Amino acid sequence: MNGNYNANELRVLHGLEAVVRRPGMYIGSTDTVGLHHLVWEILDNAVDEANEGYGKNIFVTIHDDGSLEVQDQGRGVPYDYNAKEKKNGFQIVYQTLHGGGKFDEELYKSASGLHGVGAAVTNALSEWLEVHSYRDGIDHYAKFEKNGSKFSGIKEMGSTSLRGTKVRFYPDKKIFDDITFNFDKIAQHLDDKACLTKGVTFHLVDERTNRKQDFFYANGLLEYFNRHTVGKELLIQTLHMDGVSDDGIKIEAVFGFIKDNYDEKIISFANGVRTGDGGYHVTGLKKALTSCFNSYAINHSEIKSNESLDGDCLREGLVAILSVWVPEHLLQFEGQTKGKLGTKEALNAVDSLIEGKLSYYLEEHANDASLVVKKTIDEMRVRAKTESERKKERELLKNKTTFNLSDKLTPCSSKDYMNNELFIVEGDSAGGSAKKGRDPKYQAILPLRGKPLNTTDVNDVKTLLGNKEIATLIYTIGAGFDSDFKIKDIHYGKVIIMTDADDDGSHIQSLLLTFFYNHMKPLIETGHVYVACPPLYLVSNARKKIYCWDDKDLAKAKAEVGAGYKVNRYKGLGEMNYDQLASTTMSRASRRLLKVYIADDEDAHDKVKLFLGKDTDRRKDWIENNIDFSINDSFTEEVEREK
Ligand code: 2B7
Repeated sequence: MNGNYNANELRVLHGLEAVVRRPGMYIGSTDTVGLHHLVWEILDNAVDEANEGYGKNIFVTIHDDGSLEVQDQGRGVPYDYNAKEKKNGFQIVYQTLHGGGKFDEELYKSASGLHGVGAAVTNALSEWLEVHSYRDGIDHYAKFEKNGSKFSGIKEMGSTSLRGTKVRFYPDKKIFDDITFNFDKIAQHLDDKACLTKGVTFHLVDERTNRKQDFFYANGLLEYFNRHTVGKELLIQTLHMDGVSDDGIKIEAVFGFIKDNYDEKIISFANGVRTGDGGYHVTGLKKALTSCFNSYAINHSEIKSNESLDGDCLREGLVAILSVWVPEHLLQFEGQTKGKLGTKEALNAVDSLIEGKLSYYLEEHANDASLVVKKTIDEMRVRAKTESERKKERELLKNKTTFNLSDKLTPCSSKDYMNNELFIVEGDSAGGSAKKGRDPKYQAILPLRGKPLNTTDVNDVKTLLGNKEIATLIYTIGAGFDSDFKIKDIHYGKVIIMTDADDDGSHIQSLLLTFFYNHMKPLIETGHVYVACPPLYLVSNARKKIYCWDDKDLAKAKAEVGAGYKVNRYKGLGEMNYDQLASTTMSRASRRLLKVYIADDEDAHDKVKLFLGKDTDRRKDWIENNIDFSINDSFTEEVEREK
């Protein structure tokens, strides 16, 4: 079967010549991207064969000599003579443009090649191409040379136990800038192919470097999704849907939402090729998501009937893998790089499939549905704010979800915010006493477990909110911080710092005041910040008990109690039992509070810097000399004093 020059043959070779003359028309470019299209064209045929159910392995080898080989375990390219075409099977596949579909009525064809032009293009742009067809127990071989124009004729190489096809080609150095195949590029491509061809293993070997990698997805897209979301916390259960539309478009989608993530990631494929620029199938998916969640939110009164969830906000955190297979007669790609599905029918096909299944799912899983609706509403609020406010709001929301406030704050029951008091208490044990001794209606207790962050030199939101004590504080007070602090939103009329009367206590107090000064200044300016004053001494005998706050009190108390008095010095809040703490320090009737104010803004600024900046020695000296709370002198004023 030799290539005898009849008119038909001339026409075919003319076609290949056109490819050589204008390669860009067929493979887009002659750079490395174009070079790899030669591989994708050959590979597509192997993948189609596997997709039809023939063969479980596909081997790709980058040879030492710079050639590339693909081998499958399919039925083998037919080699027999086709009377109508007046050519054998090898010539039809490798010398005829668009020379596919002749042997097989495949409905869905891969379309990896930029224009889906087929293996003849690879042949036309190669110095040589060899093909083996292992079929009927015999190895049939042929070699093409000189850009596909020279054909060896088909040779029987003897019997074989193999099944399938093996193609090896050497790109034309005169056509391509560089004919070096790129392992990583091919690996990435095979990874995509593997997830769309579940159960088939792609084996990649690079003889130049001995690198080897296999690609296999037992569970296809679902597994691909899982690999793309490893280590990420998902908001709801992963959804997996598939089906076929009336016009024969096969659809498979896997999607979910990553918690606290603001990116939208939709990886889409059409007929096994990545559609980097989306297209009608992606539009269909978006449409279905928006309409399903909107219907749910309205039907369950999560939004009003005249409101709607914004699609962009809804899709924040979305990860979706979408694959469609469009019947060949409807398949159409668009755009410069053909990275966009242009099949209009795909929009309705995807929309109605997802819409049907998702709306049913949401009704059955109200919890998941509400989580997504809530996150969408949160994001819509965030977007309504200015750019600078956005970041903070998001971080706040994130912090709210990353740790559980309920196990820190003991809230009060009254909703009369201005009358409520928040006690910020140093340490869990004092926190315990404060909880027992409080007025549960108006007094909330927030124990600090560690030292709050020194916010003197901290201006970035991430660091600030990365500190749990600070984040909790902001969240509890409920009015935001920095430029979006809104005094009208505060949840407490008095924010009261209650620490031990020692070094650590003073330090914590200063850290908190610094934080309020730098990030919630109006809270101080409008007189909402206080310091609690636990007594320093208890003078008592069997009959009398007098608490003292300073040395003057002490002298007076000693005289009053008289002979046999005992003096208790309290170093920490923990040394008092809960009713002592309540009556001396917390009860509105008998406590003393210092109201914090800014005497001289310039001065306060300097002091804050001095105490809390890097100069720790100076701070220590200062605290040692002012151990009696006078650290707050320039900030505080006594406002409540009874008895
Ligand atoms: C559309 C054309 C290209 N072809 C067949 C059959 C099997 C087959 C192929 C192939 C690439 C590298 C190893 C169909 C299809 C031509 O017609 S191409 N396998 N593998 C391939 O190219 N691999 C076929 C029906 C019955 N018997 C064989």
